[in-house]
Amino acid sequence: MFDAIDADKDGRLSLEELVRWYRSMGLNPTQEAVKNLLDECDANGSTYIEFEEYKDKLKTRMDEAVDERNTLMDAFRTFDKKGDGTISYLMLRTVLSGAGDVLDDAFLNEIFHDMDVNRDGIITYKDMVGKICKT
Ligand SMILES: [Ca+2]
Ligand SMILES: [Ca+2]
Repeated sequence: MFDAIDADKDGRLSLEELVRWYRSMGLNPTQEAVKNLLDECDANGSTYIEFEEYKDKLKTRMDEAVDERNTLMDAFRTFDKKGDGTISYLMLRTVLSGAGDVLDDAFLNEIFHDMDVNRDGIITYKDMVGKICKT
């Protein structure tokens, strides 16, 4: 996976390359969040992630990010009692609390409102996961 992330093949991962990888996974953390992650894993202070650092620390964190996304999708599926791929605001709250995500109501309202294009109080959870990861 290291080679796939290292777009310019210089043997180290830059902030830019990390951000691009997260986006390609359908996740969209802030530049700052990725920067913090980079700083945390950058054991030799080079401002890049070399392979050793990737192997020691970063890989686990990336795996966790992908797992979290998958967990979220599974959680939505579990709560989708009708099996029609839609979710209500109440269900969304329950699912996200269950997934251990700390989200405040205002933020939740905002993303739900944003997703619920026709204002019928129902959104599709596939769109929802994409939206949460994007925000
Ligand atoms: Ca690179
Ligand atoms: Ca480094």
